[in-house]
Amino acid sequence: MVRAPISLLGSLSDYAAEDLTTHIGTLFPDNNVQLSKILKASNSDELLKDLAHLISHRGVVFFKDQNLQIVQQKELATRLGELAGKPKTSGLHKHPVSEDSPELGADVSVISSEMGIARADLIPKTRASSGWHSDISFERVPADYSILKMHTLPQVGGDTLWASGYEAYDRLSAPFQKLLEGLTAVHNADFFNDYAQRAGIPIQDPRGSPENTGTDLTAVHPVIRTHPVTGYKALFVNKTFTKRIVELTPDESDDILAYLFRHISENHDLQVRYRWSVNDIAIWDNRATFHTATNDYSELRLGNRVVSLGEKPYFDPSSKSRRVATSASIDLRPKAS
Ligand SMILES: O=C(O)CCC(=O)C(=O)O
Ligand SMILES: [Fe+2]
Repeated sequence: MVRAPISLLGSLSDYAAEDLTTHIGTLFPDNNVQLSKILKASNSDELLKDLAHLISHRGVVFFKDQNLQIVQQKELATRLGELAGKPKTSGLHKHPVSEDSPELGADVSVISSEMGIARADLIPKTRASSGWHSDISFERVPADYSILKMHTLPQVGGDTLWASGYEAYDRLSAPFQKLLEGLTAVHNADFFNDYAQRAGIPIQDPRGSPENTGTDLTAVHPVIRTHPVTGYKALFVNKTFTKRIVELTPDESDDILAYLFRHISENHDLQVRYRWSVNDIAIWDNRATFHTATNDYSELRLGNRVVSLGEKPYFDPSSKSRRVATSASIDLRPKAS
């Protein structure tokens, strides 16, 4: 089996934590565990470093009913990234179409059922699964951790799903893994430029890193990346932003990307689905996961998201997959017949 999180808790082991699925997702079920207290603890650096490691291994971690204020949410994102070793030039991301309100600032994205980034991509979607993404992968220096606190929720609905990029890689056959490891892909978010034009707002520039500048929201990243904290290989293409695999013909690229998007959305056993309560917080690692919202409600749904920038994605050919590194005994890869 994949290693249990208990071995990953380190200095957080005084707090009860439970795995939500085998491959992804850990919950701190007790609302006495408050991130605001962890930030102020005398050993806060140790606690936050262990939390960053836990998130990087488990993909996404949930905290119930948090009193964390927006300034503290930004501090938490900054310190998690710093303690996990992000480059000094990587700050908090300013989203290209950030609301930049005086109360929140340009480094907070309002996740709203009515406007903003969650409503910018108005192309009609045929399937709910078309929303899978890794935050801001169109940036040359994309995200490490995202922190989302939901404060207004519908009675029912509006769950969020995450999927594991480690497990998605591990489940491909060895020859397919090998093919993908040499490849790079174009990520693009032109729809935010269209949205900015429609809304009459400027594109934020620069966006948290000296490399995230200009209005061309395009980047080229490895299809398989090595995670700098865990050392594991992860699949890094997503339905919302990844447009084309550079080294393949357009037809090959279309079919292989379509396969990989289905691989993420149709393997529900590498996903976790979270039902929010008011003031819950999710923190996820965009280098090792994908996520998607669920648009199955009509009431108001609101939250605040802070995204920290990590490193420029890279692939280290000597890195190992999670299953190889942890000597996992279950092998769910499809078998050649
Ligand atoms: O609304 C949600 O459930 C998730 C929105 C999202 O993609 C994000 O906060 O990064
Ligand atoms: Fe997102």
